[in-house]
Amino acid sequence: KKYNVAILGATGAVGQEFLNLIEERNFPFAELKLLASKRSAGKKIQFMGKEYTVEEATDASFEGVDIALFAGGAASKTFAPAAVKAGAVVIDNSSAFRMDPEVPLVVPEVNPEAIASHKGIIANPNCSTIIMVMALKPLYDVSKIKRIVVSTYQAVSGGGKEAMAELEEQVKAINEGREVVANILPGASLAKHYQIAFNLIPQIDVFKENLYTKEEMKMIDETKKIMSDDSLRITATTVRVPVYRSHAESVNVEFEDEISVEKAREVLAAFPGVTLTDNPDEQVYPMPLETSGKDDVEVGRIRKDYSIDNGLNFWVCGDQIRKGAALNALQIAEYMIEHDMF
Ligand code: 11C
Repeated sequence: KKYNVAILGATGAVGQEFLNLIEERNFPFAELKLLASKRSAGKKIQFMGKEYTVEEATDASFEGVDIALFAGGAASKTFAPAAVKAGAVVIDNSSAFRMDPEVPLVVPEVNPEAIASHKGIIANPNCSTIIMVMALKPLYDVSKIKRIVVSTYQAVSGGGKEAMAELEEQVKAINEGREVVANILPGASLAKHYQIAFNLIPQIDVFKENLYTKEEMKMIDETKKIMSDDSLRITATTVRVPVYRSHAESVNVEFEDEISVEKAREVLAAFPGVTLTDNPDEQVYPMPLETSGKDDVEVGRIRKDYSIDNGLNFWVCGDQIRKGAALNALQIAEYMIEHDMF
């Protein structure tokens, strides 16, 4: 069986990765509609030997669509109701519906059982959340987790293709002795912008009243929902780094019961979607350059936290545009196809 697929936000970084993955994974599509804002409408995209014209998204765009892949952003909220009404299943990469109790928030390797309760929309978690829970789940299955302290090192791809272009241009400007211009990071709509090249910016998304950023609160709230554990205590610091497309995270976990480093390595190596990259003797550990363009998240630097009982530290890296966004969303669709859920 083949499915009619629409991609909303087809011209952005996540939209383009949807196309790469649909081809790479031989995703069973019949018709394919590429949708975007008015600004990108009319653009031609070559895909699998055929030329597609990007159409301006309207409420009428979703007639006959089985699977609507929403790349993210404000358009999700605008078009999800019409897409659902037209009978499509929306797999949404924006933050608009993630914490809605009616909407499953899914990482297929972690909580696929949540998909069945969907009412037309399934939310794809935030990229840094996905990458972290991929490493937490096999450990949680060995012992309940009490507390998590995470610090992230997030690639500019999280800010979209404009942020990637900004890093590239700033590096060029510095090398050529030109003035460095910052218009996008830490967020295009924010009052101030800072240079990311050769810098770190400890702000991703807007600040909330509690002095955390929205990105930090996403990691806290979404992780609890995905792991179905409101008792989890989590604190997060999220930082933008001058890396193109893989997020890295330093994670400290306190478990209820002791987990040895050997056991942690064993369960992580066996978990689908995770590669164990952990051999300090050979200087082997995950790095964002190595995980870029790859599907698996990589975990390494696993070691005891000797400052508490039952604590482990680890380091996880994953491609932000793949597992952090487009791949996870497509895997949700693949799971539904496999389990006859359309
Ligand atoms: C970043 N995590 O790295 C963000 C991008 O809620 O899906 C994705 C924002 C989201 O900037």
